Amino acid sequence: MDPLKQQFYEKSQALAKEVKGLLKAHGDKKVDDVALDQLYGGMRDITSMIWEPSLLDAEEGIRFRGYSIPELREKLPRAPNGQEPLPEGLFWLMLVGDIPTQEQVKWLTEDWVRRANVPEHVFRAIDALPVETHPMTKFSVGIMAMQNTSVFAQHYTMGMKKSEYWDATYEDTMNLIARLPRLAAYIFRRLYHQGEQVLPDISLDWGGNFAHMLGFEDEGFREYMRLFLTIHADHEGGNGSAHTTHLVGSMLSDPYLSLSAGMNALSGPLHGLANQEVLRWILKMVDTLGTSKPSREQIADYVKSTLASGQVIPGYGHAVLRKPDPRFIAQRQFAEANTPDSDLVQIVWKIFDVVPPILSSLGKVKNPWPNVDAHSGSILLHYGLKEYNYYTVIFGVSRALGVLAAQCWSRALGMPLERPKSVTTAWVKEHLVKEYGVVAAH
Ligand code: NMX
Ligand code: MLT
Repeated sequence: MDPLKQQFYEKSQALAKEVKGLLKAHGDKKVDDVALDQLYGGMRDITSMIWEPSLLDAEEGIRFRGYSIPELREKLPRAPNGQEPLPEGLFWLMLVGDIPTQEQVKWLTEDWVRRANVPEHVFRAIDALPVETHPMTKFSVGIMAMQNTSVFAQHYTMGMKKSEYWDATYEDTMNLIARLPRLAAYIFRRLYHQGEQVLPDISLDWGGNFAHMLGFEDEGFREYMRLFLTIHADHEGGNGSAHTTHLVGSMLSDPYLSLSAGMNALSGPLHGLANQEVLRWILKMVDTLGTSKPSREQIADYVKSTLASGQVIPGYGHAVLRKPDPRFIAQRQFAEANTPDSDLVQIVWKIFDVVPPILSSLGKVKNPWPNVDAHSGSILLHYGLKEYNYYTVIFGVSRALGVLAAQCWSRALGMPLERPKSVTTAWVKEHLVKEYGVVAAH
């Protein structure tokens, strides 16, 4: 057994035993109540699932196995001469709960290199799509096209025991993560570089090699890629991409089927597509105002006109967070150190000054602060990655780390299929009368 799998096996066996005991002693204890608002309101804030890799606090932001983003930037192993964490280190942490050593991360990088070969038919599946098909659609199709190699699906057909699900899920997880940068880079080069591919450089780490295959050799860009791939990896289990992957996986659909479904959720403009929308919106503003150095007053007017036309301000607001997203702050710090003079970055900082008071003044927006997507496009564009329709694919490559680590845990803990209860409005009215004696209002 490989060293990471061995650790995962030992830790997950121990936790599965502990959970069994917890459920036996406390299985009937309440952890939450549900109000009618929540049934009609997107199930907001209902504590209803277990997700081991990370936990979100509305005020403080995300913690991965207890570590905040500033702590990860300090403690996780880095590339030689690098300043930013290696996403391999975060995956190790999310899977087994310990910060890995430099040697352990080196082993993981090399293991993913060994597993990185993408079957040729996957590229042909992408080629069969109209070239203008959105990159996220191609990404999802590419993941689906690899499904015929799923260890989980093959072993299940051969009669795999429930106690072995975790092992096959781990193998699929490792193979899939190893292959995603090559798949994603293929999509980018086919769409924007007339299909001229850049072959992998196996001396590089996972994120550095992804940047290289996209066609970027700048060390600053590689460092940003490592940071990007680390901070977008997980945001507890309730967000769209995580929850979708979890739900589909709970039917024992293998990791390829579940991740592809999760990527379809990420493709929505209220979720991961927001990073593309942010840059599209800013470039349109620059175009409309006729300047790449707009004043705060000009930006405020533009924000108000966007709101007046019934659209949201992309990159602002959050379903859970109630403070500026620490992932935004981490990117801001990166930009302050590496790209402070970029006009686009300067605009993002001015938008940060201008938008929160305007959104707050609407009186309905629960979180007026920037989320993770508010900053990324400006930095990617600074390094020359101007094709904003592609940005969500990079988010997707990163998100795979968290949702697949979680899927390993779901199978190791023997989680059943997810199947919540739904009711009708007629049921709600009857319930209100029966429980509270109230007649439903009109
Ligand atoms: N601009 C304008 N209006 C907003 C915004 C915004 N950025 N954020 C929330 N609102 C509105 C929202 O549309 C709703 O209006 P109405 O009652 O008329 O339907 C009202 O404020 C209350 O919404 P909230 O409860 O504050 O937000 P909710 O939890 O429903 O939605 C988002 C969260 C993230 C979907 C929402 O803030 C939004 O649409 N933001 C812009 C898109 C975005 O940046 N998404 C990326 C999220 C991060 N990610 O990567 O997934
Ligand atoms: C995410 O990273 O998934 C987003 O911030 C959305 C969320 O957490 O709801």
